[in-house]
Amino acid sequence: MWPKRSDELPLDTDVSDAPWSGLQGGEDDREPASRRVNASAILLAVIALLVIVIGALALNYLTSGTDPVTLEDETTSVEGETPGGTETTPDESAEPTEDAIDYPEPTIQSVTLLNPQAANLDPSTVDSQDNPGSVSNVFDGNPATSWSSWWYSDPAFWMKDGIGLEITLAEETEITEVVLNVDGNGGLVQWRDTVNAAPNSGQIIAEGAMSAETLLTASEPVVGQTIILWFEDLPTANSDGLYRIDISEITVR
Ligand SMILES: [Ca+2]
Repeated sequence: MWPKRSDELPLDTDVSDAPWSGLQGGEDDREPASRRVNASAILLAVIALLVIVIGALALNYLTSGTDPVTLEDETTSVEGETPGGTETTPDESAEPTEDAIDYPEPTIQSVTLLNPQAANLDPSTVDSQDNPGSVSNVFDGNPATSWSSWWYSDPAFWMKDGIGLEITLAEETEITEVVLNVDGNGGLVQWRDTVNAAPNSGQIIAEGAMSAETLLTASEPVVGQTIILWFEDLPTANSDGLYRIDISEITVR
Protein backbone atom coordinates (compact mmCIF):
# COMPACT_ATOMS: atom_id res chain seq x y z
CA MET A 1 0.00 0.00 0.00
CA TRP A 2 2.57 2.64 1.03
CA PRO A 3 4.88 2.06 -1.92
CA LYS A 4 1.95 2.08 -4.26
CA ARG A 5 0.67 5.28 -2.87
CA SER A 6 4.16 6.62 -2.97
CA ASP A 7 4.36 5.54 -6.53
CA GLU A 8 1.00 7.00 -7.19
CA LEU A 9 1.92 10.31 -5.65
CA PRO A 10 4.77 11.02 -8.02
CA LEU A 11 2.56 9.83 -10.78
CA ASP A 12 -0.10 12.15 -9.61
CA THR A 13 2.34 14.93 -9.32
CA ASP A 14 3.76 14.10 -12.68
CA VAL A 15 0.32 13.84 -14.03
CA SER A 16 -0.73 17.00 -12.34
CA ASP A 17 2.36 18.74 -13.61
CA ALA A 18 2.06 17.23 -16.97
CA PRO A 19 -1.28 18.70 -17.86
CA TRP A 20 0.04 22.23 -17.13
CA SER A 21 2.64 21.51 -19.84
CA GLY A 22 6.21 20.85 -18.77
CA LEU A 23 7.63 24.17 -19.93
CA GLN A 24 4.98 26.19 -18.26
CA GLY A 25 5.28 24.05 -15.15
CA GLY A 26 9.06 24.50 -15.26
CA GLU A 27 8.67 28.23 -15.76
CA ASP A 28 6.11 28.33 -12.98
CA ASP A 29 8.56 26.50 -10.78
CA ARG A 30 11.41 28.84 -11.77
CA GLU A 31 9.43 32.05 -11.47
CA PRO A 32 8.57 31.62 -7.78
CA ALA A 33 12.21 30.67 -7.12
CA SER A 34 13.45 33.78 -8.86
CA ARG A 35 10.77 35.81 -7.17
CA ARG A 36 11.84 34.39 -3.85
CA VAL A 37 15.46 35.20 -4.67
CA ASN A 38 14.57 38.66 -5.86
CA ALA A 39 12.31 39.28 -2.86
CA SER A 40 14.93 38.11 -0.42
CA ALA A 41 17.60 40.11 -2.20
CA ILE A 42 15.38 43.19 -2.21
CA LEU A 43 14.59 42.69 1.43
CA LEU A 44 18.26 42.31 2.22
CA ALA A 45 19.09 45.39 0.17
CA VAL A 46 16.34 47.39 1.82
CA ILE A 47 17.41 46.24 5.26
CA ALA A 48 21.01 47.01 4.40
CA LEU A 49 20.02 50.45 3.14
CA LEU A 50 17.89 51.02 6.19
CA VAL A 51 20.75 49.90 8.40
CA ILE A 52 23.18 52.16 6.56
CA VAL A 53 20.82 55.11 6.57
CA ILE A 54 19.84 54.64 10.21
CA GLY A 55 23.45 54.05 11.12
CA ALA A 56 24.55 57.15 9.26
CA LEU A 57 21.78 59.19 10.80
CA ALA A 58 22.60 57.81 14.21
CA LEU A 59 26.29 58.55 13.76
CA ASN A 60 25.58 62.05 12.51
CA TYR A 61 23.17 62.63 15.33
CA LEU A 62 25.44 61.14 17.96
CA THR A 63 28.68 62.69 16.75
CA SER A 64 27.67 66.01 15.35
CA GLY A 65 24.51 66.26 17.33
CA THR A 66 25.22 65.42 20.92
CA ASP A 67 28.88 66.14 21.41
CA PRO A 68 29.43 69.64 20.08
CA VAL A 69 25.92 70.93 20.07
CA THR A 70 24.97 69.62 23.45
CA LEU A 71 28.34 70.53 24.94
CA GLU A 72 28.24 73.93 23.30
CA ASP A 73 24.72 74.36 24.50
CA GLU A 74 25.73 73.16 27.92
CA THR A 75 28.92 75.19 27.94
CA THR A 76 27.25 78.24 26.50
CA SER A 77 24.33 77.77 28.76
CA VAL A 78 26.64 77.14 31.69
CA GLU A 79 28.86 80.01 30.66
CA GLY A 80 25.80 82.07 30.04
CA GLU A 81 24.49 81.14 33.42
CA THR A 82 27.88 81.45 35.05
CA PRO A 83 28.55 85.03 34.02
CA GLY A 84 24.95 85.82 34.51
CA GLY A 85 25.14 84.02 37.80
CA THR A 86 28.39 85.67 38.72
CA GLU A 87 27.01 88.95 37.56
CA THR A 88 23.89 88.41 39.49
CA THR A 89 25.79 86.77 42.31
CA PRO A 90 27.94 89.83 43.06
CA ASP A 91 24.93 92.02 42.57
CA GLU A 92 22.89 89.79 44.78
CA SER A 93 25.83 89.25 47.12
CA ALA A 94 26.74 92.93 46.98
CA GLU A 95 23.26 93.97 47.88
CA PRO A 96 22.96 91.43 50.68
CA THR A 97 26.58 92.07 51.67
CA GLU A 98 25.83 95.71 52.11
CA ASP A 99 22.66 94.71 53.81
CA ALA A 100 24.44 91.87 55.62
CA ILE A 101 27.40 94.00 56.68
CA ASP A 102 25.09 96.91 57.23
CA TYR A 103 28.12 98.71 58.67
CA PRO A 104 27.70 98.58 62.42
CA GLU A 105 27.41 101.78 64.37
CA PRO A 106 30.89 103.20 64.89
CA THR A 107 32.03 102.57 68.44
CA ILE A 108 35.15 104.27 69.74
CA GLN A 109 37.50 101.76 71.28
CA SER A 110 40.39 104.06 72.13
CA VAL A 111 41.73 107.56 71.54
CA THR A 112 45.43 108.31 71.53
CA LEU A 113 47.20 111.65 71.54
CA LEU A 114 49.59 112.12 68.62
CA ASN A 115 52.37 114.56 69.40
CA PRO A 116 55.02 113.92 66.76
CA GLN A 117 56.87 117.20 67.35
CA ALA A 118 56.69 117.28 71.13
CA ALA A 119 60.45 116.97 71.36
CA ASN A 120 60.81 120.19 69.39
CA LEU A 121 59.00 122.01 72.15
CA ASP A 122 60.58 120.24 75.10
CA PRO A 123 62.24 116.81 75.01
CA SER A 124 61.76 116.40 78.74
CA THR A 125 57.94 116.56 78.50
CA VAL A 126 57.35 114.38 75.45
CA ASP A 127 55.36 111.82 77.45
CA SER A 128 53.22 114.35 79.30
CA GLN A 129 52.90 117.17 76.78
CA ASP A 130 49.25 118.10 76.08
CA ASN A 131 47.96 115.78 78.77
CA PRO A 132 47.80 112.39 77.01
CA GLY A 133 46.64 110.73 80.23
CA SER A 134 43.18 112.31 80.13
CA VAL A 135 42.40 111.72 76.46
CA SER A 136 40.06 108.88 77.36
CA ASN A 137 37.66 111.51 78.71
CA VAL A 138 36.63 112.34 75.15
CA PHE A 139 34.75 109.07 74.72
CA ASP A 140 33.57 108.18 78.21
CA GLY A 141 30.06 109.34 77.41
CA ASN A 142 30.20 111.96 80.12
CA PRO A 143 29.99 115.56 78.88
CA ALA A 144 31.34 116.76 82.23
CA THR A 145 34.73 115.13 81.67
CA SER A 146 37.08 116.41 79.02
CA TRP A 147 40.58 116.40 77.65
CA SER A 148 42.50 119.65 77.34
CA SER A 149 45.73 120.35 75.55
CA TRP A 150 48.35 122.62 76.99
CA TRP A 151 47.65 126.25 76.38
CA TYR A 152 49.85 128.12 73.93
CA SER A 153 50.61 131.78 73.52
CA ASP A 154 50.08 131.45 69.76
CA PRO A 155 47.01 129.90 68.08
CA ALA A 156 49.44 128.20 65.66
CA PHE A 157 51.20 126.39 68.51
CA TRP A 158 54.81 127.00 69.31
CA MET A 159 57.85 125.02 68.22
CA LYS A 160 55.58 122.49 66.54
CA ASP A 161 53.02 122.47 63.76
CA GLY A 162 50.19 120.91 65.73
CA ILE A 163 48.95 117.88 67.58
CA GLY A 164 46.67 115.04 66.64
CA LEU A 165 44.25 112.45 67.92
CA GLU A 166 43.99 108.87 66.72
CA ILE A 167 40.50 107.47 67.13
CA THR A 168 40.36 103.68 66.89
CA LEU A 169 36.96 102.06 66.38
CA ALA A 170 35.93 98.68 67.73
CA GLU A 171 35.63 97.38 64.19
CA GLU A 172 35.89 98.55 60.64
CA THR A 173 32.80 100.35 59.51
CA GLU A 174 31.49 103.14 57.34
CA ILE A 175 32.28 106.59 58.66
CA THR A 176 30.61 109.73 57.42
CA GLU A 177 30.91 112.18 60.27
CA VAL A 178 33.03 112.98 63.30
CA VAL A 179 31.52 115.29 65.90
CA LEU A 180 33.68 117.14 68.45
CA ASN A 181 32.14 118.82 71.46
CA VAL A 182 34.63 121.62 72.00
CA ASP A 183 34.58 124.15 74.81
CA GLY A 184 35.96 126.87 72.58
CA ASN A 185 35.79 128.43 69.16
CA GLY A 186 38.02 128.89 66.18
CA GLY A 187 41.24 127.24 65.17
CA LEU A 188 41.36 124.49 62.58
CA VAL A 189 40.86 120.75 62.92
CA GLN A 190 41.32 118.34 60.02
CA TRP A 191 40.16 114.77 59.48
CA ARG A 192 42.98 113.33 57.43
CA ASP A 193 43.31 110.13 55.44
CA THR A 194 46.62 109.10 56.92
CA VAL A 195 48.24 106.96 59.62
CA ASN A 196 49.22 107.76 63.18
CA ALA A 197 52.93 107.90 62.27
CA ALA A 198 52.29 110.89 59.99
CA PRO A 199 49.16 112.60 61.28
CA ASN A 200 49.82 115.86 59.45
CA SER A 201 50.01 114.30 55.97
CA GLY A 202 47.58 112.57 53.66
CA GLN A 203 44.44 113.85 52.03
CA ILE A 204 42.08 116.03 54.04
CA ILE A 205 38.72 114.28 54.31
CA ALA A 206 37.08 117.19 56.14
CA GLU A 207 38.21 120.24 58.06
CA GLY A 208 36.80 123.24 59.80
CA ALA A 209 36.95 125.67 62.68
CA MET A 210 35.91 124.39 66.08
CA SER A 211 32.77 125.19 68.04
CA ALA A 212 30.53 123.62 70.66
CA GLU A 213 29.47 121.03 68.05
CA THR A 214 32.18 120.71 65.46
CA LEU A 215 31.04 118.64 62.49
CA LEU A 216 33.59 117.00 60.23
CA THR A 217 31.58 115.46 57.41
CA ALA A 218 33.17 113.40 54.64
CA SER A 219 31.99 114.11 51.11
CA GLU A 220 31.79 110.33 50.65
CA PRO A 221 31.51 107.72 53.40
CA VAL A 222 34.89 106.38 54.47
CA VAL A 223 35.23 102.68 55.33
CA GLY A 224 37.86 102.14 57.98
CA GLN A 225 38.62 101.55 61.61
CA THR A 226 40.92 104.50 62.33
CA ILE A 227 40.29 108.23 62.26
CA ILE A 228 43.20 110.67 62.37
CA LEU A 229 42.46 114.21 63.52
CA TRP A 230 45.07 116.91 63.15
CA PHE A 231 44.75 120.18 65.02
CA GLU A 232 46.69 122.75 63.06
CA ASP A 233 45.40 125.83 64.85
CA LEU A 234 44.15 126.17 68.39
CA PRO A 235 40.70 127.39 69.33
CA THR A 236 40.10 129.97 71.97
CA ALA A 237 38.88 128.28 75.15
CA ASN A 238 35.58 129.54 76.50
CA SER A 239 36.70 129.09 80.09
CA ASP A 240 39.74 131.39 80.14
CA GLY A 241 40.21 132.70 76.60
CA LEU A 242 43.51 130.88 76.11
CA TYR A 243 44.58 129.10 72.95
CA ARG A 244 43.83 125.55 73.96
CA ILE A 245 41.84 122.53 72.83
CA ASP A 246 39.13 121.40 75.24
CA ILE A 247 37.03 118.44 74.06
CA SER A 248 34.41 116.82 76.25
CA GLU A 249 33.11 114.20 73.80
CA ILE A 250 33.83 112.83 70.34
CA THR A 251 31.10 111.04 68.43
CA VAL A 252 31.65 109.07 65.22
CA ARG A 253 28.75 108.44 62.87
CA1 LIG B 1 33.76 113.19 78.34
